[in-house]
Amino acid sequence: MKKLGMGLVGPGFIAAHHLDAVRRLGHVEVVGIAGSSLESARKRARELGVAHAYPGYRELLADPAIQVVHNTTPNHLHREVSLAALRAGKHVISDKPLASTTQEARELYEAARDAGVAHVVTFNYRGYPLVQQARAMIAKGKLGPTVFVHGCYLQDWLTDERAYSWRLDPKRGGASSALGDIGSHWCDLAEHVTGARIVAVLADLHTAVPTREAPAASAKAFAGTGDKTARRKVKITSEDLASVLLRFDNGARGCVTVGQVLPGHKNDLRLEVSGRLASLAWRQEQPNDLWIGHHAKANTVLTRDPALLDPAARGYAHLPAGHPEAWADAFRNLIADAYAWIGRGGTPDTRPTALPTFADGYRNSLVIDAMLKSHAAGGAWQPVDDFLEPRRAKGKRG
Ligand code: SOE
Repeated sequence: MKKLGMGLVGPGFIAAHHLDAVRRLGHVEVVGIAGSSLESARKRARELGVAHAYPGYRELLADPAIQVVHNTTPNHLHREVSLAALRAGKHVISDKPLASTTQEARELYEAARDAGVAHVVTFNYRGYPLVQQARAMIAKGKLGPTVFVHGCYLQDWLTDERAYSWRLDPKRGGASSALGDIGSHWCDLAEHVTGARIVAVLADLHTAVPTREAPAASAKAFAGTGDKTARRKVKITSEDLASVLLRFDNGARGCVTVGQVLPGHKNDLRLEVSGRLASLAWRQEQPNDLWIGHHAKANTVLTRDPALLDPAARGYAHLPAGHPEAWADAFRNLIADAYAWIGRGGTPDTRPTALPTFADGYRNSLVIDAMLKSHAAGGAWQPVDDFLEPRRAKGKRG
């Protein structure tokens, strides 16, 4: 079988994980990468073991050996690169958030829909087997009607005022920082797992570290604090902390806390869903356990075991119980679903149901935008602009 060719634009931190995931699939050839210059692309190509470096993304898109483009550029370049890739007829896998603004996200969604190719946005936390298990249990009514959805996404990598990233620069990261970077994952996960949509939000945003010392020259995604280069003071205007109340379209209430300046919290994403019959809780840092809470009988913990999972979730678990699977495995599951869809031509009715698309990316940007508006209005309830992707009758697992 002829391998599919992939190319990657924007070889920063996350690029290595895209390549890892693709290489684990076995039926995809990594053709080449493009960065901000030929020199930087060559350097990264050597580090990542990639054969070919292009002078820029246009040259990469012009290569007929590439059918799939992974867009891992900083947020402000998502639109330009993804649109060009769609126009070149390539399947596109974009990092989240889909774009810097909701207008751009909408434009990308419409372009992807009209292009008739596969379009994926990396809400990778959907790829965990126990996330799919939770979703299947809720869809089958095991929790009863949903009452409350709450959780958090907390990190600490921006705690030190000398930590800096392009994510904090509205021109490159977008108007929102913590909400756009990680709140977006939580909202996507909450909607995906519950099958309900966030329809209104009340947000309180805060910048706990309003001035930072950025490296004088270009700032890397995760500039460490041990960095000895010259620094400049930068005023931070986007939030590093947010608390948001939520209302869902099925009547459920919820709340989420998001922050990136919270010492000790590394990648602490937690989601709990309570129904009238039972509750479920999942934590990204202990992803092999799903807590199931009851009122009138003992609570239980379901440890990831392919034999015990719902058929909809089983395919996402690859190792026997007791052999922990984690972030890279979930990421690989998302990429596997993406390539399964691509293998079927990327037609709307052949998409694996767990796979997040540009429609999800657009919808997610509407949710985050409503949070920004709510805060700007002094903490008032703000409806989420309506957008419903036409639902398909029947989904498929990759
Ligand atoms: C940094 O906050 C980051 O790498 C996010 O950009 C990712 O989307 C998240 O998965 C982990 O944290």
